[in-house]
Amino acid sequence: MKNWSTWAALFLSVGLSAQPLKTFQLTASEDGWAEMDNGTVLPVWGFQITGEGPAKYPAPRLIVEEGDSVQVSVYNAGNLAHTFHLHGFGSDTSNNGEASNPVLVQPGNTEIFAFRAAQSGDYFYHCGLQNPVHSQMGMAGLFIVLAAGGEKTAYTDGPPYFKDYHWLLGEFDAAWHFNPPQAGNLPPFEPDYFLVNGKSGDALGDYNTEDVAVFSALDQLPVFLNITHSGVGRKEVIFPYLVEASVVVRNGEPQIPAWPVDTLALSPGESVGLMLLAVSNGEDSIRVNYYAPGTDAFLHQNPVAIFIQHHSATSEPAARGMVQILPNPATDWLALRFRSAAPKGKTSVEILSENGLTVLRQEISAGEPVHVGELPAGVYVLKIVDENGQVLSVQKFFKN
Ligand SMILES: [Cu+2]
Repeated sequence: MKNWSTWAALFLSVGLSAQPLKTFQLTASEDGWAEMDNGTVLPVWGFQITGEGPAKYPAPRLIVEEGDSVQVSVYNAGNLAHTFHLHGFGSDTSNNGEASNPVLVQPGNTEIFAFRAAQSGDYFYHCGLQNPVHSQMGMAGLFIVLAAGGEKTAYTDGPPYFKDYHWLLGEFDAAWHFNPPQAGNLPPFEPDYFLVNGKSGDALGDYNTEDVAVFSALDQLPVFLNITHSGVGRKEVIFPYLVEASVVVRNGEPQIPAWPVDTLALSPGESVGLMLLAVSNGEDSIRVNYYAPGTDAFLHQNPVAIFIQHHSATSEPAARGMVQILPNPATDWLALRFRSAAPKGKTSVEILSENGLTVLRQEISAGEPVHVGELPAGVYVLKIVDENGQVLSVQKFFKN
């Protein structure tokens, strides 16, 4: 028999779960660093989860659900004052450090920013001081508000998705990082690193770069791609023929009806959510163009890998039929049967889980089986690449 206090506790927990409190503890400091794709290590200022080391860029993702009450406490371990500003966030954010009247966190102090996540969408938080210097030094990260209840929909009661990706676009001027501009006239901003989630160069072309490269296999569509621009110059995102992209959310506002795009223009501070549907199977790139602030001169293009393997798509990559895998379903091993001459050198075999994670990667010689006995039962994607990097086959198999 439940007594009164048990019922009261149940009642209270139900009451609280209607509007949960999400708390985050961040430390702001000027002691971080970030390695660029050419090996250059840049000093960064930034935020980090308290106790998890020096400042990092991007700042940690803060993920909540629509309707949550959110409390972010910011401790300043640095030597300069900082703020916590939620850029582009709705009106229900009375003390989040709006730029017009920012709540300063002085060195050695902690301030608490409390607000309600009233509207789903991707936003970014940053330090707004000496704009754009502190942001540009690395003090920016994604604030992600999922649909109510954490549903996998673009917004509450919006279109459903299978997987979601969240990109933070920015750029770094190395000279600023080595010699942070002081108060007064800013030196020209001349970026030399062009970033997606802090990554650049080869990392963006590799579809194993999980938080960036868009990978969708089997029926894992549609993909919900959110792109947030926390940088300075204008950006353009160009979608390949492989996918049909349509804007479903813009700056937290649902777009009804969704509007199809093949080139998306983004101004600084904007955030756009797109639904991607497969047109065909294959590998390509989503291209991100970076333009100079002021002159709007084209500066750089980043190709970000996209890989679509969707069994109901109408066309198949030419490579598909070059290798037969036996048996399928597999139990302990897979044999590869090349329909034309087998590669003379080593073949690289990679097995990806349904959600795109690499679960096995090995080099084999022609005729050698691939051992899959350790894999849990399920559906996998097998990718075979020859020693020159040419993709010979991408196909799914079942493991018993
Ligand atoms: Cu700051």
